[in-house]
Amino acid sequence: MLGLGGDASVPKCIDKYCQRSTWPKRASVRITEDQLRGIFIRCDTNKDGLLSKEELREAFACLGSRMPGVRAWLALQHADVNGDGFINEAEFDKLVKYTLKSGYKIN
Ligand SMILES: [Ca+2]
Ligand SMILES: [Ca+2]
Repeated sequence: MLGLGGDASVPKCIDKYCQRSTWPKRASVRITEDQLRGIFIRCDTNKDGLLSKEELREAFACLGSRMPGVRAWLALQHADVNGDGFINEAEFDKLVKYTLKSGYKIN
């Protein structure tokens, strides 16, 4: 059960990015493109350079989405241009822009 499918592994991004200790605490701050990129990159837990739906779900969970599965699905609908179910490097920009537009905030 060690990580071949990727599903069973605990995403490191949760530990590192959801503590929020390094982020400004006051009010809600709009997440920056750089922060978003960092989160998505770290949520590529199997480091294959592609973001699967499961990895996206973890990323949206990190972002505090209440329905990360739905968010992941919507993001794929939007950004997965070639329809293979993964976000590759070329599609990454679209994903980041799309997510930025949906206005995530850091609390
Ligand atoms: Ca991956
Ligand atoms: Ca794709």
